[in-house]
Amino acid sequence: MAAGTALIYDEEMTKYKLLWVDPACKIEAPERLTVSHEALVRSGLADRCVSIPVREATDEDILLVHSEEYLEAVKKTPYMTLEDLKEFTLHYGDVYFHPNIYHCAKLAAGATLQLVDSVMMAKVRNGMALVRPPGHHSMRSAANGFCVFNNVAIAAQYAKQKYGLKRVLIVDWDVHHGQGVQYCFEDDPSVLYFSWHRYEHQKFWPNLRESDFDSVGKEKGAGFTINVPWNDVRMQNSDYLSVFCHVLLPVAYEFSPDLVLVSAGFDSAIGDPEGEMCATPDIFAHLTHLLMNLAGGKVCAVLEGGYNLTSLAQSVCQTVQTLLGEPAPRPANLEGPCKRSVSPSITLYIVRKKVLLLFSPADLPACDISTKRIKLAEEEENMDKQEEKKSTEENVWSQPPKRISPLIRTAVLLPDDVPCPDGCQHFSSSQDPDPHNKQRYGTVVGNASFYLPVSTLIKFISYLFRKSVFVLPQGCGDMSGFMHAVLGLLLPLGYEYDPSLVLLVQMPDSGLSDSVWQHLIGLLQVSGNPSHFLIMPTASSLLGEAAPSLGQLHAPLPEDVEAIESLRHKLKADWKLLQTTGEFA
Ligand code: X5A
Ligand code: ZN
Repeated sequence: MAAGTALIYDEEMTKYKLLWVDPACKIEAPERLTVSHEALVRSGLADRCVSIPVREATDEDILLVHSEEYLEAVKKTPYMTLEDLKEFTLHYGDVYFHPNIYHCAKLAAGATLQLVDSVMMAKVRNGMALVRPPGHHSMRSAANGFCVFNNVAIAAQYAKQKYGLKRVLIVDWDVHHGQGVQYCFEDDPSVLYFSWHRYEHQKFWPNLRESDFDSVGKEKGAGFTINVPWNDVRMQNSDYLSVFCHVLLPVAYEFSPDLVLVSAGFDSAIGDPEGEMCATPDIFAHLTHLLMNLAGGKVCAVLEGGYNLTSLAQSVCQTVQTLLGEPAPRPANLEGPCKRSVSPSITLYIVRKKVLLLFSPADLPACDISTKRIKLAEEEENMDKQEEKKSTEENVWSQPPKRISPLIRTAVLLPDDVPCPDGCQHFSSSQDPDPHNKQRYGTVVGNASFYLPVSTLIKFISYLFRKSVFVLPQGCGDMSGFMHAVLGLLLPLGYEYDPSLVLLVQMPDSGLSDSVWQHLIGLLQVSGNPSHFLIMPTASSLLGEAAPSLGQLHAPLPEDVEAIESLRHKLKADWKLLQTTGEFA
């Protein structure tokens, strides 16, 4: 298993900037990259990464996504006068050109390819590329939204071609819709594109009808585009987690990607003048962690937006620290998903032929809500907005707390004749770990085998939360159903309940494989700093190693879905993260 985290950065990418007055573009400044990189250096995180040099993307690389005419046009920009550059810029939306931007755009795409190469060639497990210009808005023949070449789209095509990958997942957590990525792969079932974005019933840039939840891809690619439009600002940590638990992760697990690319924009974090959202930088530790067991851990994060320099730098650090394998801090204020947001179930209504069926038909709202409110008293709103905007940028949030790994991350309790796995501290079964030293031990591991089909898991959850126990038909429950229950019930409950101890017991005669068990452990290692006491035969997932891929999952059995759903209905009054349907006023 590959270890280590790549960091790809070159100061050269700070060497272009806006040369004229354009209020729409002034936020895309070189400091975005310098503050991010400096924060990584200052915190010691940069030193712990494997530093990989950038390269220029070749014409061949760029042509994987862009047209020859567009590439030839961009190639002329280094020789243009200021007037020519301004004129050239006018062909496109919300973007600017500079004599050095073509060079930087080649480095940004090349840096992304270097990252993909180091992960695919197992030089590292995962990594992050800090790049400018960003990429996800640029289209086949057009620059757009500060983007010149579509770094992540090029990387996906490159990875498919060079390494013969069958499935690539792109997770776009930037606050804008990466329409360029969507267009590139809308009819391609080998690339699953997920994006959430500020939308406000099409009133937010780029104001596209096709950013709505009902754009799900075309032809063979139908079901492989997932849009979660936010129809209001101020989305918070719980909204993001809820969409990951109920929408993205079940689909991602079913899809079973060979590689995960993250369009890692941090304008979705608090304080950002574009996003005006309220999620705190530490949420990115969780989003990152939740993706790290997909594709055998092959996660490539590539910077997109992020315009509040403080929030951006903190968010980048949270992401890299998690890629390095450190447990995520307990996320702040999990108030439950925001009632104003579009319900995840809408997305699933559209894509459910291709994904795990998460919601019973009774749960599905009527489908015409999204365009209903477009015509509101716009002027009135705009005035409010100006006021609000000022306050978002001045928004205060506390610096994410320092994350310290336990001194001994994994301790094992094994019979004396069983060899202690690498990286674990051995205790003989007769010896009690020193109670005064408890803090030092992240985990105690013993050995046993397990039995946890869906029915048992559900009974266990029901019992745990003092609700009526459901008896399921014996013998039902398979891997899909199990993962379904873990992602849609156990994970959100785990977040909201915030246990200081997680006890997992493996029972004999399970139909579930060790790799499913490893995923369960990986997913549950998310909250705060719990002393996880786990009983299991293998310690590798406790050591932070990625669980092996489960392969493409089929839809869970109808009886499992029904059981999971009825339990979710029972519990959702008490557990906000289980409330998957919002109000559609
Ligand atoms: C990469 C990115 C945003 C463009 C906003 C234009 N672009 N109004 O965040
Ligand atoms: Zn953005």
